[in-house]
Amino acid sequence: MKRNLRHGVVELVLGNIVDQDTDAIVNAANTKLAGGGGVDGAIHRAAGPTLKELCLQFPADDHGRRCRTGNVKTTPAGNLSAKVVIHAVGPFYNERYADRAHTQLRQVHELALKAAIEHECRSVAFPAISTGAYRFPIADAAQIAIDAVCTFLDKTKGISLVRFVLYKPSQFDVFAKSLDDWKPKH
Ligand code: AR6
Repeated sequence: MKRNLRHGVVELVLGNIVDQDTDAIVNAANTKLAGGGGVDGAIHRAAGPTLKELCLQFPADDHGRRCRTGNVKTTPAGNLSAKVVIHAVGPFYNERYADRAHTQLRQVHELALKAAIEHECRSVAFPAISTGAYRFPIADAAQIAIDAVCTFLDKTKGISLVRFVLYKPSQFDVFAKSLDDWKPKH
């Protein structure tokens, strides 16, 4: 499924993030940038051990954090065909702090797109950040991710393709509904 925005296309596919031929691949990382399960594990396995070495070059704070929640760090992509991996730390969802989680999830998408432009990437693949181990409710996560990306491509030049790579058909359907329903706010 595809939707044309003023400056680029948003596409949804069912698949594995590591198989994408985009210039940039976004990783659903944690603050330590030390690898993990889910998308993070799949990306590190496919990219090879260099990726972790590159991640560990970012300085850590006293808690071992190399990237704060809601932020991104960019590295080369090791053995992946992409030019760069943009490590994006989405929020762990806690209902009591839902507003903050919404803001952080939106911000992480916007910052990933800005990072892609800074690294001269024209195409970007995103997973459904925070919807696995970080338990963000899928319908809200889809709406936020789609709105952040569609608004960006409606207003900003530089990225010609954003591809959301969904792992499960049920997640694909939720993202498809959000993309279908999306309307610009102006
Ligand atoms: N390609 C595309 N999507 C995938 C893949 C894949 N290979 N594997 C899983 N998904 P998660 P999070 C989907 O847990 O919620 C890690 O341990 C999956 O179905 O990868 O942001 C990190 O190190 C789900 O919908 O990321 C962090 O500690 C979505 O990707 C933490 O998990 C995101 O699930 C981050 O949690």
